[in-house]
Amino acid sequence: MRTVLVTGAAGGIGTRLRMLLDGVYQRIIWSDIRKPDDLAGHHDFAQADLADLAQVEKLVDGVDGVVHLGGESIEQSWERILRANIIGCYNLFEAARRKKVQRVVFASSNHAVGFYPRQRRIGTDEPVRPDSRYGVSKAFGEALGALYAYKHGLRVTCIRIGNFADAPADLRRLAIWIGPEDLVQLVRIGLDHPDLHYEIFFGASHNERSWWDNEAAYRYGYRPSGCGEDFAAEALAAQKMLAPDQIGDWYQGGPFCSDEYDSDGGPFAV
Ligand code: 15L
Repeated sequence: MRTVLVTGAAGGIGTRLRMLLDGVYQRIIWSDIRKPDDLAGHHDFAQADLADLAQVEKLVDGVDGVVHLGGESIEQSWERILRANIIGCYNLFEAARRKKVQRVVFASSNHAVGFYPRQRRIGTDEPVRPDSRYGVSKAFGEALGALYAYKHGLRVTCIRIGNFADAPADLRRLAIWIGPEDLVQLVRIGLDHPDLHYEIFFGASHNERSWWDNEAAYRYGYRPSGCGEDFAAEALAAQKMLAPDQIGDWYQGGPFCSDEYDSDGGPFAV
């Protein structure tokens, strides 16, 4: 990889990656719909609206690999999800095909499978169970990635990011936490691993309470350095301060599942 484009450069993950990926690739272009206030002087920035295919085509021209973090990062109205995460994601993959980009690393989310109960351990082969319009957009991105990988030869890695933070904040996040260095490791596998064609990884550190079988990531050499259980005392103390949530506490997606929930009874899914 000589030239890498990172979309969503102004977001929480993008901001951290600007520090952690510095100097790793020959050239990194950071992009977002607005310029980050804290952009370093030596960082190459290109402003673009992902919902505009012409702008995205221009953005990916001459790029070898893309890390696609751009779009809405939580639940939003359908109009906002449609624009940024559905149309924006389509434009990114289609522009990548037209401009012969080799690889895309897509920031998917645990919310593509949020309606699995916490008592169930899942791998990446289980059908998606999105817990929100946002989760549906992530499942869409994974499907789009498969189309462009198998039909057009793009190398695609989808990382179902759990909770990206310096430490897990509560019980749920003890299971799904990913430390920044571990996410960088997964992104670099996606950009560099010679054997990779299309894969879905869980974006999680080494968490004893994990609900996920992340065998695919380990097969490609992922060796997480973060260990969720190191923060168990603080996370469990924080959990005690939270109000119980009958639906959210049952499912992996937590509050994304209970938000707008109006099914009679439940939780149902096992
Ligand atoms: C996500 O996908 C979101 O981007 C992030 O803001 C968190 O809500 C995270 O999931 C989570 O599940 O904690």
